[in-house]
Amino acid sequence: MQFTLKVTDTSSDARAGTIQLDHGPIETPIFMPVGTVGTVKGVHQKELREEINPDIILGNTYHLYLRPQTPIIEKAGGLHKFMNWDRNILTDSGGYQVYSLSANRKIKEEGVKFKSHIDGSYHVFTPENVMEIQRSIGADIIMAFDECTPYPCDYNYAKRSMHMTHRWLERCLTHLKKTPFKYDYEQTFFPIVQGSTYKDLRKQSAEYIASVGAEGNAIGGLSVGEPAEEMYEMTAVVTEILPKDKPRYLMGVGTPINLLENIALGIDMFDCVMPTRNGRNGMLFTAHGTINIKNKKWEADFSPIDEMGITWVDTEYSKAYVRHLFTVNELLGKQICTIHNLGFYLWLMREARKHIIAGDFTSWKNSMVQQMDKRL
Ligand code: PRF
Repeated sequence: MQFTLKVTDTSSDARAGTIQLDHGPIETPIFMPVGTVGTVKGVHQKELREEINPDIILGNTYHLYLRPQTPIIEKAGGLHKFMNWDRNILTDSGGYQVYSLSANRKIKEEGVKFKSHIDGSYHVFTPENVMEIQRSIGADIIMAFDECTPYPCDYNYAKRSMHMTHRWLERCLTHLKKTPFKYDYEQTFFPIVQGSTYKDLRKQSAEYIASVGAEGNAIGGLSVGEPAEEMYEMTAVVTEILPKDKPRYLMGVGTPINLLENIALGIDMFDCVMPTRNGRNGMLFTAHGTINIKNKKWEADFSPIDEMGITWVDTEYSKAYVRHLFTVNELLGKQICTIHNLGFYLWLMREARKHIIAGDFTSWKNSMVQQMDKRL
């Protein structure tokens, strides 16, 4: 992997760069659509590639390990081939899903024992087997196995958990050294900063993660229910310490406003289920604010869902029609809103990049934040 910084903003810590990986370049800042189980829910690969056009998408170790299971993905020749996606993929390690989805999880030094949310069967994730699974899935970027603490989190728990995440990181690194790539391209490993909402812990974790000298670094444990201001404060503490010449990935964030504020603090990569999940619920993100398309107010509004939108669905379909699709519970409504939202998120990242390069990022960001904060 190679990361080239093109421009660093002078009025904020925003950066525009390029990450070069074997499945092509990634222009940053980037939003990675979430493809949990090997599909970005409701979107064909053709539409994803041609219409939304992300340089990278995300998959989840936890889900893919449970179904279709690792041996099937290996037989297919890796996730790229299995799902017919020839651009980059990042897999999350399960260090978050195991806490948010599974029942009866038991966290120990050795690893996490958990009960599958699908059939109730028991499994164990350790730093070692999660590295093995991610080798088999074959994503271009693979993540450390960590513990994402809840919010709020007791200081002593957060501290103990952070130290365990650091020890797990050592085990991930040791194991990766012994485990060759399974396919004919490279995999890049990102460690994860934790430390809950405590500045001293965040600082300590960022210093430790930076000392490992990985090719890119991630920030976890945020956007778990804390106020946005607290998230920004933690991001700022961490980005001040993480190396400037490596990409920084803020995991599981967030709203369009969250993305812009965190870009201003020096974040390069994001992922979140919000554009896809909220889309399936009839929520549209636009440059002028959010729309709940199920609202009666759109019943006879035959204007396009987003006149300014960049995807074909934006001008092809009216608000009244999409509202109707939700009212009668038709699949197409969910698909239209998903494509719109992902198109909007990717557009927002490209605009941010343009403004960072043009040198007017902060004023553009401030006016966008104000506009997007409305409910239409
Ligand atoms: N750790 C991992 N994945 C994550 C998170 C984390 O802390 C978060 C937190 N927002 C989202 N996804 N491994």
